[in-house]
Amino acid sequence: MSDTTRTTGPVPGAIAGLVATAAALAAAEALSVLISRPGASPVLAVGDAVVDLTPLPLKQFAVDTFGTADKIALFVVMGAVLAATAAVLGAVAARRRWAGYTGIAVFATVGLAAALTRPDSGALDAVPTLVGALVCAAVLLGLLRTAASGPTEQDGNDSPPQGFDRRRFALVAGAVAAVSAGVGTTARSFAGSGAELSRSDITLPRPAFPAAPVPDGADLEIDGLAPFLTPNEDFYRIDTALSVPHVDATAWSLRIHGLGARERVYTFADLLARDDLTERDITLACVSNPVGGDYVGNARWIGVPLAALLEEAGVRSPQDGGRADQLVSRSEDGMTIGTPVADVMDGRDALLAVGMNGRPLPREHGFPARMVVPGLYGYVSACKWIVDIELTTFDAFDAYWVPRGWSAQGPVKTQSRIDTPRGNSAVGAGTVAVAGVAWAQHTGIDQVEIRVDGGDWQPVTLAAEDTADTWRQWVFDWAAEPGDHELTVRATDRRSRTQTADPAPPAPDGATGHHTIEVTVE
Ligand SMILES: Nc1nc2c(c(=O)[nH]1)N[C@H]1C(S)=C(S)[C@@H](COP(=O)(O)O)O[C@H]1N2
Ligand SMILES: [Mo]
Repeated sequence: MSDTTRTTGPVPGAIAGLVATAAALAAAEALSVLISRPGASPVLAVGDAVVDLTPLPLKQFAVDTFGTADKIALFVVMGAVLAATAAVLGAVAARRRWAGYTGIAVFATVGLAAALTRPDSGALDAVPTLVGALVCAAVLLGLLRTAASGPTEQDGNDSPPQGFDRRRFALVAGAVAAVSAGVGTTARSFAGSGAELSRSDITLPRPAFPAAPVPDGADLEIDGLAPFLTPNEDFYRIDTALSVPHVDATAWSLRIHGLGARERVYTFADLLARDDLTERDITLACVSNPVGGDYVGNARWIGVPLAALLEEAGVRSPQDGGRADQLVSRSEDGMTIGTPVADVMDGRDALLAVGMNGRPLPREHGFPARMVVPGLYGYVSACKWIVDIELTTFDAFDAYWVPRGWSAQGPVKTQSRIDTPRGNSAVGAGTVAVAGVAWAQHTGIDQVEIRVDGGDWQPVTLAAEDTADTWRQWVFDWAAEPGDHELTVRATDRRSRTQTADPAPPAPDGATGHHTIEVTVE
């Protein structure tokens, strides 16, 4: 029998295109898990490539609009584009098979290009996409044939058969779609099981150098105010990883090498067995945090002092005549982050962290190990899923974000935020506790002031300080009178730097300006 004599209408064609695409994605997903290359799934590889290629203004727009849901937004957009294209191609392929095959070839090429250009990719990474493309072609052809073969297809040659066997087509298409959904979700759920097991097996030893207890009065425990220590599940997450990397701690190692360094390799067991495990409270902030935003959190980290590891490798700080001024950390998923060696070795509590708030690092926050350096934005210091540390110079290497428009150096800018009342909310007249947080990591907060309706700056009450590396809560008892009001906050750090009122966007090196909110007093 020949396909060309039996044509199919556009609607069954579109359905065939959609179902074939779903089957292709499910097959590719399953294959990527079976061959233990979860990142080679074409969906993730293409998504990663889109993230890497997105220009800064569009990226900033996405973060501003969707916040930490930007990854979900990306998948929704990708899914919509793919579904629309698949439907159109399917409809066209109903008449002209070659259009379908060309479409599949184009998508497979894009998928292959993305999968094979990922960091650490190998020839094996082509398999999921290739199998997906074959499945797509087979399902498309099968469904189009089903749609074209019906009891009443004896009508004219070039008019689509109106009475094809809808029931049979719906059954076959539905069955293929259901199997695809099942295979796809099962594959996804298996993707992380190894890393999960290795994480649940870990008991962190007691740190040789525990953090002092959080001082009384550091947490004002006011409703609506961010708690002093951010619980792991509430800690902001910012990274380019579309699927959280699965790293098995038992197979993990960290290599330290490069300019002026004797190569050293540490396993996870090596780290836990050390006698210098250190626990510290450190507030981490993202350079993308807009004024008043919540890409900032404070945790109690456990880790090995990075300076100790560097000294074991014979590294000297530039202040002591060392040649490397940049430490480039690389992650399992290919991120590169450049940190000044001088900052890591100047005595501050820069950690190779393995624990967060008493637990092994959550996978989202870099399991099994990450860096945390007080006083530097995350994009220049806080490499998650770290596997490699290279000593080099800022002249010789640009880390991931630098060619994308962000500054190579990123010391944290002093900032403050009003947490309660919420902006644009209504409160009752009388005494209202206005409260928030202020941070100037590794410098410390000296003063926070509030201004009501553009009046005089008034000092607030500062909570007890934990360390200069942590944020500090504050509260102001406001005698609120009925009407619409504007509240503005600013902080001054221990180097007498008062936040500027001049607004600057997050790029290239951190937002400035005062957090201002409007409230209605009833
Ligand atoms: N591997 C990797 N590490 C990374 C990033 C990333 O994209 N990939 N993002 C950095 C940025 S921009 C920040 S602000 C911090 C955020 O850490 P968190 O997600 O644990 O809060 O991680 C840093 N480490
Ligand atoms: Mo960040």
